[in-house]
Amino acid sequence: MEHAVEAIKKYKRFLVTAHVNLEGDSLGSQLAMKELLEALGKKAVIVDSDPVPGHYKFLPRADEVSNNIDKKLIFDAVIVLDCPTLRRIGRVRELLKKNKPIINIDHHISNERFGGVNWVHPNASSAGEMVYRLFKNMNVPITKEVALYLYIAILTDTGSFNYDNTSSITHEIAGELLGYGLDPALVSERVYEQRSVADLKLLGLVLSTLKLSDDGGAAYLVITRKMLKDTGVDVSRSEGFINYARSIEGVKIAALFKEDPKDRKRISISFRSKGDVDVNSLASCFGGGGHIKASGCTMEGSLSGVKNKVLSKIKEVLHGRNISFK
Ligand SMILES: [Mn+2]
Repeated sequence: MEHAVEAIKKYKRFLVTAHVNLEGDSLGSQLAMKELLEALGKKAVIVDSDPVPGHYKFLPRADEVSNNIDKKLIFDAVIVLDCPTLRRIGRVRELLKKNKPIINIDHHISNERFGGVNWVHPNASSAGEMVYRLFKNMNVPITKEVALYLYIAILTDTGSFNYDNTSSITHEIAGELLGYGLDPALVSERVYEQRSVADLKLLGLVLSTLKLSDDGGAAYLVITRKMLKDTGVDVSRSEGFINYARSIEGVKIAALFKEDPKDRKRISISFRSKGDVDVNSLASCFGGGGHIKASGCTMEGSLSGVKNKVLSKIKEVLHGRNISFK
C-alpha cells in the first residue's frame, strides 16, 4: 500500500479504469478513487470499456464514467482497480502508453502483477475496501457519496455479507460507512430490486437448463444467445444467476456457461464453489482466474465442445469420480 500511496502523491493527472462488465465493486471503487484523487487536488478521468449498467446509473457522478477511447487523453499515470489481468480492461488497453506507469490495486488471488506498482491484497473483501484503506491512510475525509460507493463495492462483492471474504473487519467498515447517513434498505433496493419482468423470464429460461451431476456435487446452467435475443435482456442482468446452482444442497462446484452475444465463437464461464473447493485453480486451467470461491474464464469453441472440456475438468477436481450430468 505504501508504494500505491507514494505513486498517488507523485503524479497529478490519472486515468482510472477497471474490468469489463462493470459491477458494484469495479464501479464503486473507481468512483471513490476519483473522489480521493480530487480531494488531494489531482485530476482524474474514469474510462471503462463497458457502460455503467442501468441499475447503477443512480450513483452520483455515474454519468462521468466515459466509454470514449480518446487517444488524445492526457494523463501521467493509470490506476487499474479490481482487475486480475490487463486483458480484463478491454478496449482501454489502447490508451496505455509505455512511459505511463500503471498502479495496480486489486484483491484477486490470480492477479498477474502487471503494474509498476502492485498492491494486491487477496484477503480484502473488495477493491472498495482497499480504496477505503487509502482514504484512511491519506487522511482524506469520507463524504456521504464516498460512503455509498464503498458500501456498494463491499455489499456486492461479499454477496450481501454472505461469502467467506466477509469478516468482522468487513462489518466494522460497512458499519462505519452506514454511519455517514446511508439507508441500507434503500441501497439494497436500488442495487438488487430493479429487475424487470423480462429479466425474470430470462432467469426462468436459464433455470430450465439446470443439470446436476449424479453424485450431486456439481451443477451447471446455460445462457444461450437465443435466450438473450428472445427476452431482449442484456447479459449483464444475469449477475447472480449462478448462485441458484450453487445454492443446491450438496453442490460444491457451480458453473454458468454464457454464449457471447456478439462473438459466435466465444463462451464465457463463471464458477462458484462451496466448502474447500478452489475454483480459481479450475478457471486457471482455461486461462482464467479470480478468487478461490468465485472465478471465471473465456473459451473459444462451440457451446457443446466447451461444455465437454469444462465438465470433464470439474469431474477431475471432484476427486476424479466418474460422474455424469442429468
Ligand atoms: Mn472485486
